[in-house]
Amino acid sequence: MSYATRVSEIFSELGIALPGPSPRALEIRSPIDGKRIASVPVATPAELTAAVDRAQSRFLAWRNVPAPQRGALVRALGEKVRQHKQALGRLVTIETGKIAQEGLGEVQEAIDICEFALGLSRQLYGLSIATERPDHKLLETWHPLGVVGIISAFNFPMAVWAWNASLALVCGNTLVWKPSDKTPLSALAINGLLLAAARENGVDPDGLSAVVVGERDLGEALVAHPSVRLVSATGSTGMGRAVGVTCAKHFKRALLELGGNNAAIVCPSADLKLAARAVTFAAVGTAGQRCTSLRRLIVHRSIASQFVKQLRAAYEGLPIGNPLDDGTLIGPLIDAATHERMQAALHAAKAVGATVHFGERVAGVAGGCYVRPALVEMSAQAGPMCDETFAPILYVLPYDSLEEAIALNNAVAHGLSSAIFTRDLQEAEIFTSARGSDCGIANVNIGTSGAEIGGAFGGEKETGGGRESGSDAWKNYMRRATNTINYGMSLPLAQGIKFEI
Ligand code: UN1
Repeated sequence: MSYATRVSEIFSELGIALPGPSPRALEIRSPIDGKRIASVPVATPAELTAAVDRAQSRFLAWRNVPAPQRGALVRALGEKVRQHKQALGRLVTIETGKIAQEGLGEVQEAIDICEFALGLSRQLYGLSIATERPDHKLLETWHPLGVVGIISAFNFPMAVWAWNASLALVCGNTLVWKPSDKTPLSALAINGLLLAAARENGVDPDGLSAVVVGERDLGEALVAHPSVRLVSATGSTGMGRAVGVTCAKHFKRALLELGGNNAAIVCPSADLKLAARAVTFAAVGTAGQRCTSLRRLIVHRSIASQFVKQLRAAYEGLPIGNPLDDGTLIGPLIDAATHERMQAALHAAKAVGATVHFGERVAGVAGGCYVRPALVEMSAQAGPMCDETFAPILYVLPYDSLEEAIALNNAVAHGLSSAIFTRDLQEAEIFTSARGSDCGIANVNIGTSGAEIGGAFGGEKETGGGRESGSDAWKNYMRRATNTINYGMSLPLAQGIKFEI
């Protein structure tokens, strides 16, 4: 059965209509075999404006709905996603090429954040602050923000939207989503479930959440629309820089979750078996196409050759092929351009004297782009090791002192995720201290990827500084008001100012 047929079966299970033919359609292909799975109409600038305008007028009503009732909608979405977990996971795999286990994991991440947001809908708390004036009350209160524009990448075509959407909805906002032009089907599917959940729960779905499919120009129009109060964008640093500049120009908020050039340090005391498993999952999972993928391995010189040997053995045996097949651990790259960038980086590494293991194309499924992940032994942090290549390449570099290893960890432009493998308490504490890793995520004895939703997710420097998902990331989706209330009969002024009239 073709993947196009499977996709239409998935949509009929979900009860969502696949878009019909259109003169302005985007051809969507599965990276599994490169064949067309659907055509999706591209939104015109006028359609985008209409979607944002509808979201803005819907916001004016949605902001007045009590937050726990807004939470009930998000709970209904989570239930629908749970009910269709298998079908949605398969869709993610067919559209992105990530293996079945990771497709299901992505859907689970969407379910988890819906549950988190439901709980949050009863915990959107402010503060009561001590005031210097008698008979006064000083408060901090939180209010819905407006229309939230979401821009997401191909590699997490449902979960990253769910992080944003579930929180933003509970916080009283409405949504307009521009998914990656490579993965609009996953977007139409999960957004369709949200709209169905709304209808079934007596919530008017009109204007609540729209998907607009298109390329860069459409994203730019979304960011520039005056009614969009917050842009939450996930993708490359280049894209984030452009979004950030436009947002700054219009004084709107930007929540940026951009690339990573993530490192792990392996210390002499580490459990090398555990470290090898963790490093391999982090480096080759999702075929190296997560923003949290491990790209740099900094190994103590005394164990470097032994550890590289262990990794080479693991890499050699990696099952590569159809991501829907049981047992496959590495699916295809998203497209041929990714393969070209990977080869260019390996070429550049060789030019600075690196030893490259693997990285070659393998048969996989005809029409897809399958590679064996590469391990690259470096003698200095130089050349392509300093940049993020969104492909399965792991650079390995020896170190001599922990200070040097931490300096290497921090000496790149990005600051998303990092890890240390050690059984030495002092090393672990130093790595996670003020003089340790400068990243938004700093782990001990687990890899750089695979964060759970309860923590705030995001990173520093060219990763963009935004935080999504758990902890208090909800505050990004609300506006803060400071309220001073005078319940006395006089008007004492702050700072003791006298002003009698
Ligand atoms: C991303 O690659 O944009 O921590 C998000 C992880 C996932 C999310 C990755 N939970 O790897």
